[in-house]
Amino acid sequence: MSEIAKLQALEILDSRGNPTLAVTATLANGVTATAKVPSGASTGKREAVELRDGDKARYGGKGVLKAKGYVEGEIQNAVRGFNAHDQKGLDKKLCDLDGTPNKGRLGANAILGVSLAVAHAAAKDKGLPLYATLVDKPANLLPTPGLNVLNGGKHADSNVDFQEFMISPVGFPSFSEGLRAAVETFHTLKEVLHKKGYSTSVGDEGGFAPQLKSNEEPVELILEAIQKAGYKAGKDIVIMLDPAPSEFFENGNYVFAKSDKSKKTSAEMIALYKSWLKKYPEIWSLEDGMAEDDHDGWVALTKELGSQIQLVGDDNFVTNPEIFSKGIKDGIANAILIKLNQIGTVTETLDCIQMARDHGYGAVISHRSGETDDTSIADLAVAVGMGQIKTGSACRGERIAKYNRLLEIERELGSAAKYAGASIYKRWRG
Ligand code: 2PG
Ligand code: MG
Repeated sequence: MSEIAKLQALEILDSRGNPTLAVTATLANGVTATAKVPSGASTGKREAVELRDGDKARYGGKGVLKAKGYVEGEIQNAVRGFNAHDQKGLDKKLCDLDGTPNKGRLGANAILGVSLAVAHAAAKDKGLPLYATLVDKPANLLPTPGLNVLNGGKHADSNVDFQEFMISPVGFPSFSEGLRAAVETFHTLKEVLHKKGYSTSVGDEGGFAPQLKSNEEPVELILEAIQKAGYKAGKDIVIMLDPAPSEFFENGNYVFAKSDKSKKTSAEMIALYKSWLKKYPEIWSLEDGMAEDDHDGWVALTKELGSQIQLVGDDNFVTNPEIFSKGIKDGIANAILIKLNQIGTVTETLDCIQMARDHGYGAVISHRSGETDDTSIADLAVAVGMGQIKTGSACRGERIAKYNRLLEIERELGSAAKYAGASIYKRWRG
């Protein structure tokens, strides 16, 4: 009775107003569940393919009716009758059916929609929350969130080249207390910006997106906000960065096209990070310090800074177990960013996380800049217990939905709930 009976797909909209898929899986016993697929803007080149219609007459070519057709046609025909509790088997079947190395035929959006909807249906069928069923071990660790309170790069129409400036509430006893401190800091940052005459409108992930004097000014503003909110930077709240430099890597150089128009070599980028770390010991994590095509830069960065801070690979690893395992061998980074739609199935995502755990790498579960109200990543973060999630700032409904889901999970776990807090940070700072 737990067999897949029906798959339906709907072309819905994401938080940027672009089409994406909602997939609903119905089991033979009537259990039904829906998953909604996110979409990135600063994407890695080797991400699994997001299938778009290319019909300029609809949504500028971004429609997903072909992917919808595959879900309701070919995929449904192939998996009807399949046991919903065999996630591994299902995901392998989906990959085999697609037949390409990058899910380029049926689309990672179609495949992930099905994989994740079935995961939800299977959990519901067991009468358990998703976080309790994704991994075969008890889950009780609430992640320390990274709230992206200042947006730049491709996520904002500002003059800041670096994409994400995040705050991590590490010095608190529970997820809800940590979240409260981070949210208060976000509100204080608004006041700080306002007083300086800066814009307080927000970017794609809900962080403020003002015109600033430099890529460094956001760090200063955030430190001021932490202090004014009544917290201690470096103790209560620490800072994470994602410059996302694949977006400004041109002909072997990093070009600050939005701010001062300067050009930097890989060595100069590393020197810049080193000077920031000296000045701002509150920065403890750097995601995509180097561009995905700058392999040597990544090796050098890891050699120079890998023992001091968390170095997270996103665009270069694209949540792909094969690519990630090569990166581990090459000595690149010491943590990985995890995005379900970069690879396209639940199983491969879990494989990547297990690989991180096996090799002493950290794993940060992540949203995309284009999101929906789907909250699967909150459950995923608790299920795998790696202690970290980044899912945007303290506004915009699609970001808040994930934080609210984590609050629910915390309540549900009751006294069993633990908060990752400073444990993620201590590895680097003792
Ligand atoms: C990133 C992500 C999410 P996007 O670079 O880490 O913040 O952005 O979804 O645009 O790739
Ligand atoms: Mg990133």
